[in-house]
Amino acid sequence: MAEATAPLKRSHAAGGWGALRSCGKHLMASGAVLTGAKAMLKANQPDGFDCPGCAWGDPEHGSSFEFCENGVKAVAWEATEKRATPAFFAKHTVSELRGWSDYELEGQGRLTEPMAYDRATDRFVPVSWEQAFAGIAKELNGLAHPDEAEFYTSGRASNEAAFLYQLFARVYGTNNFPDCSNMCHEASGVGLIQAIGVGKGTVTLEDFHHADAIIVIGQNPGTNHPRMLGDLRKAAQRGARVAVLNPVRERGLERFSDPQDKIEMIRGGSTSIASHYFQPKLGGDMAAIRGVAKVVFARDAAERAAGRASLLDEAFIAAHTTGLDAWRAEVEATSWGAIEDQSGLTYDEIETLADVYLGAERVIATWAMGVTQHKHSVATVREIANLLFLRGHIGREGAGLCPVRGHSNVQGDRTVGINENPPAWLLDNLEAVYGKAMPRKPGHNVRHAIEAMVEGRSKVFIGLGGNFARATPDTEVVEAALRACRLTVQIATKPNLGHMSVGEVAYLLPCLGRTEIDRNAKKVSQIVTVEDSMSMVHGSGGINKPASPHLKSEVAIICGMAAATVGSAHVDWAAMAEDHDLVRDGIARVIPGFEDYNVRVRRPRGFRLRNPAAERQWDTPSRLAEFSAVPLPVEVEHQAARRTGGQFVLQTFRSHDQYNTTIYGLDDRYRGVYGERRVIFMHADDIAAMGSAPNARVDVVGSADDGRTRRAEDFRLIAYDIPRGCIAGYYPELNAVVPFNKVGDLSDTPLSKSVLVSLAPRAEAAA
Ligand SMILES: Nc1nc2c(c(=O)[nH]1)N[C@H]1C(S)=C(S)[C@@H](COP(=O)(O)OP(=O)(O)OC[C@H]3O[C@@H](n4cnc5c(=O)[nH]c(N)nc54)[C@H](O)[C@@H]3O)O[C@H]1N2
Ligand SMILES: Nc1nc2c(c(=O)[nH]1)N[C@H]1C(S)=C(S)[C@@H](COP(=O)(O)OP(=O)(O)OC[C@H]3O[C@@H](n4cnc5c(=O)[nH]c(N)nc54)[C@H](O)[C@@H]3O)O[C@H]1N2
Ligand SMILES: [Mo]
Repeated sequence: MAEATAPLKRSHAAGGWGALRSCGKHLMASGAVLTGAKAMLKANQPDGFDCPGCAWGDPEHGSSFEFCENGVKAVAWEATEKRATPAFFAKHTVSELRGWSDYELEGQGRLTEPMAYDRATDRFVPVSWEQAFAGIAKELNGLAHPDEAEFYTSGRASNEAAFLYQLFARVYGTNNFPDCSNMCHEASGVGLIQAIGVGKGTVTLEDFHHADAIIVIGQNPGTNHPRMLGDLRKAAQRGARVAVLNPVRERGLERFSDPQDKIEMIRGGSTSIASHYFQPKLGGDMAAIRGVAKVVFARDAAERAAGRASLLDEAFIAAHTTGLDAWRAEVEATSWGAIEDQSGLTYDEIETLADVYLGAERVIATWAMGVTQHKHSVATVREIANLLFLRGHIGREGAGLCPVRGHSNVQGDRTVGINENPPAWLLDNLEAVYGKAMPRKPGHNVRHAIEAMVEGRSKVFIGLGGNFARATPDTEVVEAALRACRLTVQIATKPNLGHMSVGEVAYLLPCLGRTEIDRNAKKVSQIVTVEDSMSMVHGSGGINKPASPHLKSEVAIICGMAAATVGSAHVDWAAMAEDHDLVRDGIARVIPGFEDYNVRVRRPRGFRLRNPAAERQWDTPSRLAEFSAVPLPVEVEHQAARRTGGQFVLQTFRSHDQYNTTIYGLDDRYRGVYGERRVIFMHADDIAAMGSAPNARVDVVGSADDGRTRRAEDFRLIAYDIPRGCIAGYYPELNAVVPFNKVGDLSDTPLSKSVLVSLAPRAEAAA
């Protein structure tokens, strides 16, 4: 049992002075000490820009500067003084650059001019914006059908850019919107829409100040949502319980010194975050939650048999839900043997978690990639919702469901129409407002887009940010698919490795970042808007001078491509490129909830989009919150690995010094790894059982059941506090062993936290 009451032996808490030192280092290394420091003071502030880091919410009250180490890194990364100029591209062929790492490529700094690929010299050469737009239009208009083009979005794009992007692609004629969220929180969206009628979380930041218990599942906020730690810390300090489910002991979840807290910093103190730390096996959360429910049902039956009140919120269940009996029957039919084996937790641990749940008046459940990147993720999200329904922990103060989003505007992009399977109302509204028939056939998500490119059915790839080739599984397959395209277009702030997988025709288009001032031809500064994990929509305006005078905003680039490709009969692209208020007027006319957008978004902290489920209104087929009743998976990967022998289930997660495919540095401070990324975290007994020793080097060998070889070479074994049979290592390096054709049920998300692998000793290690 892993109750975190005993003093922790590790010497340093997360956050604290280490975080401050690290910030200084990153600002210095970016060569942007002054702009970076000035920029930080404006991050997540009413008159500044939205932090390009994570999607955690901003406080609605108070104006204190919210400090976050990884936010500093994200800002410094963008505000760097280094430049990837045409001179740089003249020096290196694209084939040569394909041999570089993302780290080296992004290290060249910000792109400064639009570039086109020149096949004869195998180099990117400067091109005018007009030539680029005309070249893109020519290729798009030359396709046999618009469905041969893929329009990828990475979740940093603003609401305005995303809205125009979907409008452009739909006026052009396709719903092909592969999106980073297909690899991320898709299962949360799908599961929550089924359960509560809206694919978003129901809590506000304020709710965290009232919860008695917060259950944090499959998430590493110390690294990925550092500002969340501040809220968890406040909750812990006022006595709320924080129960963590995570196979790996993550230091940020154990102890945290808040750099915002002067006294804690001076005294060298720290606060325990997790009151309870459970280490399920990978993919074991659904079984763990089911076990909690089994305890709750048993206790409830005993209470009622003794003539006492039910432990369930019977009034809520009767008025607001459907399907409880079927789920209870499933839970009762699931044996403790199955629950313990699949979850990797003991009955006693599960009972302790049930005590936390039953001991709280108000419960919040949060989760991220540890829940969503498995085969049965949608079922797991629904099991979490089931558990909260039992005692009415939704739609009231201090309680609710909280999928913690990834990219800073991934939630907003979806809200404004990035959706390969659009609801009819969206298309109806677009048709009504723009007077143009919209494509009705569902389009491609990431998985479909890869398949279509691999099979030659899709010939154009346009990336609005991101690093498609490196973020997706089976890196080699996807790189080859991009290279087989007729046209690739990448809209980006910095060069990355994915950009070097060029189609026959290719453009690299440099855009303004969120920290930069965006002025139109009349020198009027434009703002954009974003939505955080708590459905708060607010404005973001840059304060830094643009990295180059040739940059255009994402909005202007999309409008330029659109005007050249589909003309301006239905949409006045040129006007919108100049005036973002006009884009917001369009959003307000098409998307419900954005009335008076331009007024409301200029209020301090913006406004909250209505979330019906948070008001206990259920937009589901039954008009009720729906319990789901499905059996546990017959077998999850750690069970399969044990059955076949000699295999492990691998999860691919993030180090402290990275932002997805962007590598800031080679340290993972909280996990004690320095100067390297090719490591595998593994239980000491598993290392010994393999006949190996810590520090030995191995190759990671993935599944070959579809005839492809998958191998990631040369990793160092680290003995770590992680359950047996489960191992961990960093993405994107390990995407080489994640198969693109194995995906989550109903979510199509790659199984990045459930990869069946074996480990082969390296010859050098044996020598
Ligand atoms: N600094 C920084 N911030 C980021 C990002 C970044 O890369 N860097 N990325 C952004 C994005 S796009 C996203 S989606 C989020 C990602 O935020 P996270 O979801 O926190 O990201 P991961 O590093 O993938 O961490 C997954 C965590 O889940 C645990 N886990 C893995 N499998 C399981 C499981 O089966 N069960 C349970 N209970 N736990 C499991 C892992 O041990 C790890 O602690 O962060 C966002 N914020
Ligand atoms: N194995 C494995 N794979 C995973 C995951 C995992 O946990 N394991 N996580 C998945 C998840 S959760 C996600 S969200 C995806 C992320 O997938 P993506 O969103 O595609 O990848 P990023 O690494 O965030 O994209 C980084 C690039 O974005 C560009 N960029 C940065 N800022 C801007 C900007 O302001 N505008 C524009 N236009 N471009 C910009 C830069 O060129 C930079 O190189 O990866 C997924 N892949
Ligand atoms: Mo993500």
